[in-house]
Amino acid sequence: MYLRPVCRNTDRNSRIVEEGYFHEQLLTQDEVNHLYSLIQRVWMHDMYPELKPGESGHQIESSYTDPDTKVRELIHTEVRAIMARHVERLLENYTILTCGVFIKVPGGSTFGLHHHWTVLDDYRKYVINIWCPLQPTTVESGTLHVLPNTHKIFPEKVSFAYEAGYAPYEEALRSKYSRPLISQPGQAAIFDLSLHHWSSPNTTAEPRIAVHCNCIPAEEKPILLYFDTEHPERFEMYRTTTEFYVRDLHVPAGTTMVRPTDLEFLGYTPNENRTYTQVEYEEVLSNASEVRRKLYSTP
Ligand SMILES: O=C(O)CCC(=O)C(=O)O
Repeated sequence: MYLRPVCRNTDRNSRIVEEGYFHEQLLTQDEVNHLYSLIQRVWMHDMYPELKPGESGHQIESSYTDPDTKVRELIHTEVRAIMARHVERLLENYTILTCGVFIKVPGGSTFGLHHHWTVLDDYRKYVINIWCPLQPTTVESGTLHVLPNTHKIFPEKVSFAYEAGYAPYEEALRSKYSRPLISQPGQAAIFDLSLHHWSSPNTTAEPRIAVHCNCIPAEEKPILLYFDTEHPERFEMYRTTTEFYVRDLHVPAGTTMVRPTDLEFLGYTPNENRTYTQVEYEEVLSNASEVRRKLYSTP
């Protein structure tokens, strides 16, 4: 049966394999302070529109989509410098692919239920996301919520602008299955990229800031899927790199990703994504351990 170890510690490993995530203190107070002042300095000011009390704003400000390449690079480099030793300490031979910052401004609205872009062509392998707030978070300030056990049971290839198969009934799923991760500064959610998650509106007067990174097994080479609307039956597969994500992949809001021209084309992979009805979704979820056991047994 295929199952590459994810965490060095067996208890953490069981939690990530069985529930799709764990939540624990990651950064020291000094590291939190360092990142907080860095973000204040390079990114916070004039980055987001002031929202008036009660106004429902956009979902999130993300350094990943900042138009300034220098800002994207600097944030990636600085967050990486802090995260690297924790990734080394917690994860079994993983490497960081990208780092960024998410700010949910006062008035920022729900960031809907989602999971992340495909970065490995083998769905069985765990791609670990770390989401780590720099101040205490609550449901009211827009903390991250996870739907435990939803990882690795809806095999999908995810590319830019993908709409999740559960989008039509996501509110029902959120209200039934969410676990809010109320956090202390530096306390992180560590989860597989296929775990379904979202964040609540920020109804407080303070911006909610979280650093983020995305990690892959060190022996893996990441891929990027490109979806061509003329060929919905397939994805184009490219070899990608950290440099591409940080420097070149900038898709301003309201635009769509253009076909990469500087990445090695690896071929096509079929688009077998399908939507699930809520009944089907819940049936799969109720049988999640068995669905995963079968997945890991696939040669
Ligand atoms: O910071 C947030 O509110 C959302 C973060 C998120 O969805 C993610 O880490 O994928």
